[in-house]
Amino acid sequence: MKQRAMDQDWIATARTLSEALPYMQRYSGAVVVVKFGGNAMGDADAMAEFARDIVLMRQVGVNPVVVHGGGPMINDLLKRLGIESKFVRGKRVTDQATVEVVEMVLTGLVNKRIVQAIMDEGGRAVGLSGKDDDLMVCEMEDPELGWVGRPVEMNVQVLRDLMAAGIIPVVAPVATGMDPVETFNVNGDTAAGAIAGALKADRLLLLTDVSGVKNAAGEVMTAMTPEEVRAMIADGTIAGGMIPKTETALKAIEDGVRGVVILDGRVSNACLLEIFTEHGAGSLIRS
Ligand code: X2W
Repeated sequence: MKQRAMDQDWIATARTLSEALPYMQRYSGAVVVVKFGGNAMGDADAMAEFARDIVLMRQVGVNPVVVHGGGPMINDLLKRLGIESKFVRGKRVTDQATVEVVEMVLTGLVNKRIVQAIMDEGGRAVGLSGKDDDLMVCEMEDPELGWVGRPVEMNVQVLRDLMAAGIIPVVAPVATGMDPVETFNVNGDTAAGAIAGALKADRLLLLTDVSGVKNAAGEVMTAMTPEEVRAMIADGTIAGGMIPKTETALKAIEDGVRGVVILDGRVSNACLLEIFTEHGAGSLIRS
């Protein structure tokens, strides 16, 4: 009996792989930008599983670009240094001392942790920030927020070069300004949207800690047009933290991204589920 149960497991595994073929063919050569937020990073197991999904994507011919956050890790170090964390409309108020901590945590600790996790799973990854090769140039978004950047110029050739070499780029959302001595802290979702837009990516996956965009009845919407999203923001159905995420999605689609998915990064193999199964995951926004 035990032997038979095991056979059944293997048969199911083989079938799952076989059923993934049309999706692998559809996404072969596609550029998929994945935003990996600090809340989704969780423990070492969650990080390893995410890295494995990304390496598998690359292995079957998809070009993933990882853009990460790290808000909770920034909060930790600021606390240890006795610097208060303050947020206005979901964005960190960033003075000079804070921007130094943000850059250290994101480009040092968090970025290298993700690079290491991808290498551990047998992929090739290179970490960079918006400063490298002038990838993302920003201006001040709002003086009230201090050194928080709004991307105004994108130079994504470095990402194309890395992808062409079989390397997975891992981008920290820190940027330079028009004046090269400036350093900007960029919201991770904003950075991922700007990078996906500049690459005219096939998909932007925004991994969050909610199951997707919900309608008035509280059900997750599996597919929406930008017009529907705009109407849901206007009538208050989309509220709170989902507003900046859906606005990022709308802007990315305007910039030429073919589809944006807001999905729950806490679900096992969330990226694979979305890209390689009929089921998909979360909410797809597409014209
Ligand atoms: C964010 C950057 C990190 C981020 C911050 O300082 O926390 C701004 O708020 P998560 O983990 O994706 O939230 N920047 C301007 O976006 O991290």
